Amino acid sequence: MSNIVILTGAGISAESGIETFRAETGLWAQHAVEDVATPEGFGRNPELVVEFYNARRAAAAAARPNVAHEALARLEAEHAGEVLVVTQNVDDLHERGGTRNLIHMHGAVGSALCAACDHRWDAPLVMVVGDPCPACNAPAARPDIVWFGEMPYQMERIFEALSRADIFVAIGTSGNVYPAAGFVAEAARVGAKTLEINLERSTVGSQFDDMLLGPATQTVPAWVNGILDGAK
Ligand code: BV8
Repeated sequence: MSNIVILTGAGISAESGIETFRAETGLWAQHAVEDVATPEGFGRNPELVVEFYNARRAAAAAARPNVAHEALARLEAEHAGEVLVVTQNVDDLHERGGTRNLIHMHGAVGSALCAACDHRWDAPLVMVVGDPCPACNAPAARPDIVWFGEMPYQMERIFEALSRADIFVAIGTSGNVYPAAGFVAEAARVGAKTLEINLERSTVGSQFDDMLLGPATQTVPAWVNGILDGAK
């Protein structure tokens, strides 16, 4: 019975119509990352940042999970060992595709966070700067997103799962952002087999034991079928 930890990035949602970050025409080509994805950027121009995430929330709401998201949910349901999906994505396509054991390590566009008291609630489709916190009433609502320089969520739970992992798979992530890009090294250190699934080899691709190249909607269902068939 193997324990599987899966890290996902923007590539798994690309075929659902969600833009990736580092493609030639991706989000970081349209916006300066330091303006929209840092606490300092939010401090300088909160309207710009809230608008950026309002657009991302609308894009996520208009998108549907694809067969790669659904295949991971099937793996969780049918595999005898534990399956944990750790996503860097802030869309909700994994949960809408049926995954339950899921960590949003970089937050979620569907959630709002009070910068004054840390209370969380469901974000409205359109957030407005100065929205009051429903718990403490401070006009301190912000998108519940982990920006550069902030600590990603649930790191202790992720490293605990990695310490027990037999298989680690990274899907559709370019390997540029830490600590997520370091998970393959940690998984290898504890003896897990490591697999990268991507359109092209990532920045940390040489650290994986194996590689499956191609669009996620083809490669992920094929890999999941292989794991489930292998267990029969
Ligand atoms: C932190 C907000 C501790 C969410 C995002 C060295 C070691 C450790 C840390 C650092 C380090 N050097 C610098 C750091 C700090 C920094 C960092 O990593 N910087 C980098 C740029 C060098 N990290 C942090 O600040 C993190 N926090 O370290 O905390 C700390 C804290 C305080 C003080 C001291 C220490 C916080 C990181 C959070 C970043 N938040 N954005 C949002 O708006 O969505 S980053 C952004 O990048 C998103 O979150 C995104 O998820 C993440 C990763 O991007 P990818 O998902 O990989 O997307 P990308 O476009 O790059 O790639 C897409 C991939 O898909 C490609 O490979 C492509 O080939 C593939 N693909 C495309 N289509 C398909 C496909 N694959 C398959 N099928 C397809 N169809």
